[in-house]
Amino acid sequence: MARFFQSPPELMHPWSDDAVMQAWLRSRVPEHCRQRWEAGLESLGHRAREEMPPLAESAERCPPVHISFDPWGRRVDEIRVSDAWTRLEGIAAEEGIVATAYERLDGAWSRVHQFLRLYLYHPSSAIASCPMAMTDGAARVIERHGDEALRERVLPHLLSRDPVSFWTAGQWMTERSGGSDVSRSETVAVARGEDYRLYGDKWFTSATTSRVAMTLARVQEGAVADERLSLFFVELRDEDGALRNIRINRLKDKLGTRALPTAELTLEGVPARLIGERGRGVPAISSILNITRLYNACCAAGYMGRGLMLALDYARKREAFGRPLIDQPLHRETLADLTMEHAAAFELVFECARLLGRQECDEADETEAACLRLLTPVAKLYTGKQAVAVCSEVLECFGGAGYVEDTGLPVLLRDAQVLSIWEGTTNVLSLDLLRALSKEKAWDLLLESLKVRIAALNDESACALGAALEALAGLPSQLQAQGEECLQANARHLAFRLAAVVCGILLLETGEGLTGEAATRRRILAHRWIRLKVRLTVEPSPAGEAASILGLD
Ligand code: UCC
Ligand code: FAD
Repeated sequence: MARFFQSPPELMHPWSDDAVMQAWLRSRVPEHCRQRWEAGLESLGHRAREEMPPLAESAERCPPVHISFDPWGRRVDEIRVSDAWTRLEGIAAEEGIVATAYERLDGAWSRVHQFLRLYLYHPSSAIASCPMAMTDGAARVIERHGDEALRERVLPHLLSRDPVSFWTAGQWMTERSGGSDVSRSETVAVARGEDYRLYGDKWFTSATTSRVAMTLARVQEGAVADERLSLFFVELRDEDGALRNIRINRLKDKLGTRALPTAELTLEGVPARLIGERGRGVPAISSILNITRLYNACCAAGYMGRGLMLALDYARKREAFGRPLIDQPLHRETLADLTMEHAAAFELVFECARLLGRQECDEADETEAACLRLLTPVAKLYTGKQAVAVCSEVLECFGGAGYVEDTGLPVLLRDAQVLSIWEGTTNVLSLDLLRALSKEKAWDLLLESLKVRIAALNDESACALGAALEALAGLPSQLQAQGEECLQANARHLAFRLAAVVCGILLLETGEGLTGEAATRRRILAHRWIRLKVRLTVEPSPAGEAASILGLD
């Protein structure tokens, strides 16, 4: 009797077989942009399927190492990364993962184009997407606050498409005293000529092989340090490649993101340049944060899509109780839930990317600017949390195989777990939503724009969205009336409810921009979302709903 072997899951084409991305493009993106982007996205999807996964696997197998001393006892503090990691960063440069946003070939739509590229690149990148996020953030800060020297000498390297001249940037905010509460930072900056010297410790610094970094410190004159933090630009190495008064204490031993070097540093008089206004470091660095948080959300959606693609393929191949998993009604429901989460995450991310592009090109009006500010923390916190849940469920869809390292599946869950921690935890971002909605008119502008969008929907579920929005509208002031403690205690609840309503609107809107079968499928998916996430009912799923969402009808 022939022995039984299980066929493994195969990755479909990350570009042409991603129904969620295809639907969104067809519904939302102007025809002329789509036509210009298609060949490039197809070819990046091909690289993400064929060329990058073996590199990512190799980078994971050969994590970075810290060489403290050379053989003769000299302190060198070298971080050695694998060739595969270097190649993955090089591919990011070639594919314009950062540059696309700044070349602005498609005006405000360039951000959307760039995020589509990131979405394809990230799941095969062993998280080389992390240095790209910080490089993008640094480019934005230099564009907004940098002097001429930084704009002329550094910016072209951050935006280069040539792997040899491409520089990545780090973002050093976290200290032992606090990562959420950076106001407890102890690093000081002492004036030296026109520039400064930094002294202190940085507790988490990722992509420490970067050429440059943005960091926070308190300017100190004599024994007196400023109350408020300032933002500084650092070039890590001198012309010979030696670190400029930076000691690498050790690399972190992490649950995931293993190919990514994350180090603890001591700054022993590091030359640094003040960026922006002294004492306004937090608002200045927040233009980095608001970009890296959207990268985080985009990568979360990317992981969901990747896991789902593999789980769907496997469900067609694996049999249990006499039929393929895909034909088991309960497994279908599970896959339909994952598809729904993925589609919602995608919508939220790309709505923010669209708004960011408009803001950067000075096309966003007051309402759009308010929506972007409020939805950025919501997109980061919601997708970061859901990526962990989705990746966990994806592993379960493979049974025991999902827990076995050499299937390549566990890395998905390990890496997804970081998405809700770095760049601001779920709670800290829920509080950032409160910070944003406390700004004059911001909440009212968001509510009004959502109301208008609900009124424009041509769907019977619109009234459920309207009712949910109505219930949310007064919540911040009701909570505030019970005191600041009550408001904070409920911030996460508020953020998740807002995410549910916004995603419901976006899912229906995208469906209304489609025709034929794609429109029907999308409407069914949106109705499922509204039933389970907005109305929170326990009604049974209608017959055939999951099959339709999965394209099996
Ligand atoms: O984790 C890190 C890197 C990881 C790798 C990157 C990967 C990227 C994705 C790749 C995916 C694969 S870097 C470390 C990240 N750390 C954080 O995110 C810190 C989290 N903590 C916070 O966000 C806190 O809320 C703080 C630090 C912002 C709180 O600081 P303060 O000083 O207490 O904040 P204030 O006093 O409330 O705000 C100071 C000013 C205000 O403006 P003004 O003074 O004009 O009223 C705020 O409105 O800063 C403004 N502000 C903002 N503005 C604060 N946050 C923002 C914001 N997000 N946007 C605009
Ligand atoms: P804390 O701030 O101590 O938080 C602990 C817990 O308390 C969290 O659950 C948090 O949600 C909660 N909490 C805190 N304040 C409140 C509040 N007011 N209300 C409710 N709950 C609250 N940082 C960098 O600067 N640069 C990097 O490159 C970098 N890379 C990283 C790479 C990895 C792999 C990881 C895991 C972290 C990295 N970080 C980096 C650090 C990261 O940004 C911080 O760990 C994160 O911001 C949380 O800070 P903390 O660790 O000090 O936790």
